[in-house]
Amino acid sequence: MKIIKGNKQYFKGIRAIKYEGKESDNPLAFKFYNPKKKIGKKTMEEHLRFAIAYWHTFCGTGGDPFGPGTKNFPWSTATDPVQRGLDKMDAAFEFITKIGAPYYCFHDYDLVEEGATLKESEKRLRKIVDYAKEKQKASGVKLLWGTANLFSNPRYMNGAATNPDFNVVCYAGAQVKNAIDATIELGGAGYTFWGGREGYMSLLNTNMKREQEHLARFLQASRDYARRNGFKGSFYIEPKPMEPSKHQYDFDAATCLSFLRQFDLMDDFKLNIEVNHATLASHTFDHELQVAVDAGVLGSIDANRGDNQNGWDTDQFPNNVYELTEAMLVILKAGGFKTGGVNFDAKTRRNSTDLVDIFHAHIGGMDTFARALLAANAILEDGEFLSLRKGRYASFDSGNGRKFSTGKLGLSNLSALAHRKGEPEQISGRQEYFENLLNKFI
Ligand code: XLS
Ligand code: NI
Ligand code: NI
Repeated sequence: MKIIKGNKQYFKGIRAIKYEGKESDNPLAFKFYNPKKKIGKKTMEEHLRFAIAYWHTFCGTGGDPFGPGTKNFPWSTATDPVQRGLDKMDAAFEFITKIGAPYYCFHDYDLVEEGATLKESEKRLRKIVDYAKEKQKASGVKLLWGTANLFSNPRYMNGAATNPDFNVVCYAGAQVKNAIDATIELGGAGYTFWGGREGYMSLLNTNMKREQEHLARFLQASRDYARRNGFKGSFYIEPKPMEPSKHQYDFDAATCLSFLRQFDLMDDFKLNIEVNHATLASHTFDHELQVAVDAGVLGSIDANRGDNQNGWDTDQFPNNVYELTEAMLVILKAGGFKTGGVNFDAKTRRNSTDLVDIFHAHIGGMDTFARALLAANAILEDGEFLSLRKGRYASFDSGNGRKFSTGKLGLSNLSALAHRKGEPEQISGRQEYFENLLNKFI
């Protein structure tokens, strides 16, 4: 990858971040993420496919419900909004190439601010997409996925694709059409739908069935448009149970699956699983991943972490090796990512106000994933974990157990066998042993 700086350098004094190994005490170096190191058949870089999230890293200035932003980004000072977009893109590609992430992700209006009219917005988008194309070409950085922001503008307060007013649905359609065009133009490997406002605040004023049918129609229409225009990548639905809506229709992986099956979308749509969304839904990250894998719809992941005491999407950078090892076990065992990757949907804290903090955050996240990848790979290569787990189901591998699992025994057969065999012997689940086995490799 080639480091590219724009007309102005934003991250002065910071060079390309290199792998220096565990013994290094350079805070601006990787201790575990060694992009070219082979783990099995792929390099670390190919396994993890890191992506930088445009919105958190280059747009979010740290505002919260109690106070304004705290971060004074030097790329946001121009008076002209298009110029601000171009400057931001210079900063983005300088950062992405210095940190060495092969991919990035964006919402339409992360790239350039929305204009006063749809026409003006489209004009701005075309300009910034042309610039992104140049930047991608010069650097070798690629687009992991694009998306449309259908939740910030007040027009979407009652929903976007699920809005009870058809006029708003049309507007959302225009935005998704533009975002799909941009994604295709930039060779994006995926296109994501996250429906923050696709849900409700009160069921009293909501016809849930109609709204969900409209959402399905919207997704079918988006897919048809994209496919007709040559998009070969994956579509992702990103589950989240709540926030900003009280209840979101894409609650968790299982809910999304049932929706995709009901509306015949399984061939084109996969899931983008986010750590903090999993925990908000009272699941673990690896649970959500496993649900997706078992249905053949593991697409991509949004990497971050929540907070054990706070019940909202805190979007902190990942730092929990144990949690990510459990996740990487599921991902590796499923054969890894195809079109997806690890997108850092995470933000530095409101009081982390220096530009170097963005580097520390990503270095930490990338190193944590690298450690988890190393540990999970070692666990799978060692094999004991897999064979122990498989062993728990051995009674279904032959004899009557096998007959049952292949549909050859009915309830009366089970009853007859129970009478003959008597009370089953107690068999330990050995959870602590499994936990210790994991620890051994971390
Ligand atoms: C918000 C979501 C959002 C999506 C993209 O919670 O994670 O950032 O990833 O719209
Ligand atoms: Ni996300
Ligand atoms: Ni999120």
